[in-house]
Amino acid sequence: MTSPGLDAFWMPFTPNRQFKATPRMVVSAQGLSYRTADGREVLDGTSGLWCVGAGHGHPKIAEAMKRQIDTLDFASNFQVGHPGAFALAERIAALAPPGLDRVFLVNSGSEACDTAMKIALAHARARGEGQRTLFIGRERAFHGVGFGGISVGGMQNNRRAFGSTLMRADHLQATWDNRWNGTPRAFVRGQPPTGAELADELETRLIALHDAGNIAAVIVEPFAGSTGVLVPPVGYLQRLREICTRHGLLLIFDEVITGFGRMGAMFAAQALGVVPDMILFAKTVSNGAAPLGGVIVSREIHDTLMHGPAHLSELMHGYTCSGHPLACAAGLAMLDVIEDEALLARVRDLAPHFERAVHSLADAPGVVSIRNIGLAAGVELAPAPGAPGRRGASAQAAAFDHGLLTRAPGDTLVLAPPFISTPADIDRMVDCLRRAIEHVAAEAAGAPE
Ligand code: PXG
Ligand code: PLP
Repeated sequence: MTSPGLDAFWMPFTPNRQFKATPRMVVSAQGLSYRTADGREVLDGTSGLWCVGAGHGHPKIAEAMKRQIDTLDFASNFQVGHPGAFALAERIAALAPPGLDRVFLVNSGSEACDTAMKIALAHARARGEGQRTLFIGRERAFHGVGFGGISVGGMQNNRRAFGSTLMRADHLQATWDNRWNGTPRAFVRGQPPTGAELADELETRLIALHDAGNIAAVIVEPFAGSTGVLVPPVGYLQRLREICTRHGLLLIFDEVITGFGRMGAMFAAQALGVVPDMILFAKTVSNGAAPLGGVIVSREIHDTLMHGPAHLSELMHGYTCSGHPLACAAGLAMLDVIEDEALLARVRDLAPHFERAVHSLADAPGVVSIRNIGLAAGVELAPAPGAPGRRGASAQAAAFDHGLLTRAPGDTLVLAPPFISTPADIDRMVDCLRRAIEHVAAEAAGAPE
């Protein structure tokens, strides 16, 4: 292909003007690495934005998709069906925690979030509890970009750009602060041992204020990924579950990042021993090879909605491409790969090395916090005076130049390696990150920012 012009494509979640002035273009990918337009190899420290656990270009997934496009390129699942969607839903239901065995398929995490919120509202109405319209999310949460997701999400930038959104929502506090009860607690390996009582405000503040009878559902990420890897204290999610059960509230886990292996279990619900009423997934389910997501729903919620005249849809909801044949083929193949290559065990085996490696950055200049869980870590830099986010962006660019793709929400550098990484690969990624951090420190020391 000749090099295309850059003007027409309005890039998502990207500083467009900056990118187009200094484009970082990748043209192919294999295993752990991208290849850039100028022929350099760049390690994918983000697993393709948390998607590519099994590595890029997996031949089994590619073959399954090629077979599928030659057999049935497209059929919607509205009123007709095709076997791939049923097979995928059945496989996912069998892998989910007990009681969660009905699966609604969509194309992204954002759609999964809006879908789950609509199911929660419909469930309440079906039970004669139509006053349950309030959702409880959490500060610093990301649930995608639909109106439902930005309402329950807790990102200040969304509110700045779009106002206070359409859905009624209130929010728990974030589970991470670099200080805890006034004392620094910035370098933590795995889950902080204390702090489960952060969950209590669901009962003491939010239910006390709004009344449980008005709340449709509580939605949280098991750990917040895209806002910088914010890890919950031991026992926090258990406590949320207990409070939801006591007050008859639905608990939704957004496992768009944690689902399908990032925590060394199929779902964080299993890694952490807490069963929600719905699980959202996307990303790793197809290894990123096709847009695919979904909502796993408890039998109770599903059955409550299976009512009304038999000739009418029980849920007025669905996307043209819900359960797209190619996406289902990719998903089924990915589930085989996770099993055949024992990827969950691989993540569990690699996680201790990953933890040691990222925490070795504690002495790098300007690092103020490091936290990790599963194969995810956040390394936070002190912000430049008066310019939060600038050092993060600068470190991200320097890391790319040193051969590592990373993400920088604010001033936190996020590392989320593919599950197939070796300890030596992790060391290479951490080494690139150190050099990027040193580059930013030298920049800060050399010139006023
Ligand atoms: N929920 C969670 C927890 C997510 O992390 C979404 C929903 C939305 O998924 P879609 O497929 O609609 O994008 C996400 C998405 C990052 C980053 O830099 C993370 C996401 C998206 C873009 C960037 O960490 N997560
Ligand atoms: N807009 C129009 C005019 C449509 O006809 C449709 C679907 O038929 C949509 C939006 C929704 O598209 P999707 O089902 O891909 O979300």
